[in-house]
Amino acid sequence: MLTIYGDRISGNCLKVKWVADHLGLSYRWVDVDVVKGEAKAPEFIARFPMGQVPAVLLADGRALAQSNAIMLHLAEGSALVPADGFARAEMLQWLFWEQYSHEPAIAVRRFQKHYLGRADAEIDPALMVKGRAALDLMERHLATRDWFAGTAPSCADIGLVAYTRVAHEGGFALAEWPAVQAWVRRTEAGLRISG
Ligand SMILES: N[C@@H](CCC(=O)N[C@@H](CS)C(=O)NCC(=O)O)C(=O)O
Repeated sequence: MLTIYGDRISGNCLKVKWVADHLGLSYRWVDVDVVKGEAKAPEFIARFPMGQVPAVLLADGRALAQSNAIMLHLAEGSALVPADGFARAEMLQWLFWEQYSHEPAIAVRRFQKHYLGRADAEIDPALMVKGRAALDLMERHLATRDWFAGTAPSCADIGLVAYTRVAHEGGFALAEWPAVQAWVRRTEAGLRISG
């Protein structure tokens, strides 16, 4: 059986959980507390050298890390990975962008503010600038499109919704980005995500 190692406060880990739940995959969930440093424990690193969650062990014992790689592997052959080559490339475009231009600002600011309890003045102001720019770009895309890639929900939407839906915890009020807010609700409804 598939084993998912993750922490439920992490959007990266929830991406993998949501894909597995959406596809009806059987899995065992193992909690790894990132705040306590459990992803850096020697026994964890021995199996997953990147020392981060999410990470999975497939039924045959092979290991895989990186949220977007895991999502794509689990979703291979499903409607979450567009069959059309261009739409698939668009999905990858947004997933690469998410890891470089979205998550490092929005998820990091959320972690520092919401989980470490840092005051705004103690947080690098560049995170707010970069996060707002990411939300602006998403807003422009969603002015003419319902989904990030092709014409249906894909792993791109799951990858992007993970930290966008909790962006307010990082100080980004989504009411400023109405198309993004509507897409978050659409994606949550499609995946039955709540909480
Ligand atoms: N690029 C990685 C990022 C993974 C990541 O940053 N994981 C965090 C939790 S969201 C983690 O394991 N942090 C604990 C640590 O680095 O010790 C992915 O997409 O999976």
